Amino acid sequence: MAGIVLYDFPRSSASYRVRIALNLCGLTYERLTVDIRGGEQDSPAFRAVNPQGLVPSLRIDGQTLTQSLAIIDCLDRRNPDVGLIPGEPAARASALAMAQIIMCDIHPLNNLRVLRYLETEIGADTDARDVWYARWVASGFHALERMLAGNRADVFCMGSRPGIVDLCLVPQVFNARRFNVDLKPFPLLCAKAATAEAYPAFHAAHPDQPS
Ligand SMILES: N[C@@H](CCC(=O)N[C@@H](CS)C(=O)NCC(=O)O)C(=O)O
Repeated sequence: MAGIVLYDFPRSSASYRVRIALNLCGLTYERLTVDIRGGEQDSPAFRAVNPQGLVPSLRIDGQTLTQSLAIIDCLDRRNPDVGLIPGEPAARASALAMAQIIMCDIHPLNNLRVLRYLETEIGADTDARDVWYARWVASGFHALERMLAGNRADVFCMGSRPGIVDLCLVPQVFNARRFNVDLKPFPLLCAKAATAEAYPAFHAAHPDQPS
């Protein structure tokens, strides 16, 4: 069977999530960088990989998967002992709810194509773009900060092992810092992110690590 291939961009937070998940599963994979800043995601060659023209995509088990949540779900089912997503139904729903605040309610409003649309089609300048960015991060992070308070005693966002909430949180905090979002209102969330960031699987997935 051919090896695992990740179509990736270092600063893509959706790709960063999947790199962490692959590392937590102890899987070896090849990274193919898709230059999303230069428009490679819209090339016919990459649209053949992912018709949406978005990273990540993952070639695994003879299939090409898209959408980071679907990819992480696949990795979770292939590697149930890692515990990327809790198995117990209510815990699973709690973890997915927190992860989806980031995946579904923050990130889609702030990804590259949306920010570019604001600038090129709506005429937003850099300041207006950054106000927009921070607005949606703060909205989601305020909710997450409150939800994490119930897990304050846990080492990671949920429990004693890193999982889907941590692997969504760390890339979103990284990107929020890049856009100078004020993170002071979110001390617990930042503490959880710092704990996870120091963990080897997260460290190895960091955008500054060689690809
Ligand atoms: N919901 C998708 C989002 C993927 C996504 O938005 N990827 C961004 C990078 S983080 C991208 O490829 N952007 C290219 C563009 O905006 O043109 C997922 O979770 O995989």
